[in-house]
Amino acid sequence: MDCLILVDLQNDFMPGGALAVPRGDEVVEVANRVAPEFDLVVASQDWHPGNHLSFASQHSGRSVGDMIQLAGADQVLWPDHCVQGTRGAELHDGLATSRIDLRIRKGTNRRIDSYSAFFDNARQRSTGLAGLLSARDVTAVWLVGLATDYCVKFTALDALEQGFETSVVSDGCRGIDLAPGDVAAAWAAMERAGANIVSARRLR
Ligand code: VGL
Ligand code: ZN
Repeated sequence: MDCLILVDLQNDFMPGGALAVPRGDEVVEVANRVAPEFDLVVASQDWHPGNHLSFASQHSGRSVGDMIQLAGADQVLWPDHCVQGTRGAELHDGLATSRIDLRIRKGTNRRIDSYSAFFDNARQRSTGLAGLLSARDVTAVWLVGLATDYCVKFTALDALEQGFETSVVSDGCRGIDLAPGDVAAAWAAMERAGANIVSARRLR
């Protein structure tokens, strides 16, 4: 079985959102186009409490983009985003949600961030996604979503480590590039780890 994982296609990551990914809205159409080709479609959602410690607003004297230590790991500080129950945390209105079989919500623990849809950044907790995919006989996962250099990258690396054949749809992802070159480095890291980098065209 092949599973499509739609990574964080939420309003706050779209142009105009709190943590906008440049041209992030362009991948919604790609997601809708490829979803019908899959046996199973999973959508992850960044789903933070309002006082999440990845928010710069929670640290006096710190600004967005600063690096701190959180749960023993490097943590970039972000603007408040994807707060549980807010409009910014909802999936983009243009996404064909009737195709989505399952939603995985992550980043719910105030003290630990969770870029990957499989594990939090400290690897203290699993979201249960790997077990769920295995239980449904999924052997290959395909990734579309945001952001290439954060949640897509970490989800791809964890998928590979969990033994899934992993393909990342190059034209179905957009990145942040907080430091210029981050997105290119993310593609290289995914490829080096064994991911197939494919174009959406390959899926029809
Ligand atoms: C993400 C930064 C903070 C992402 C989530 O979805 O890539 N990036 N939280
Ligand atoms: Zn987040």
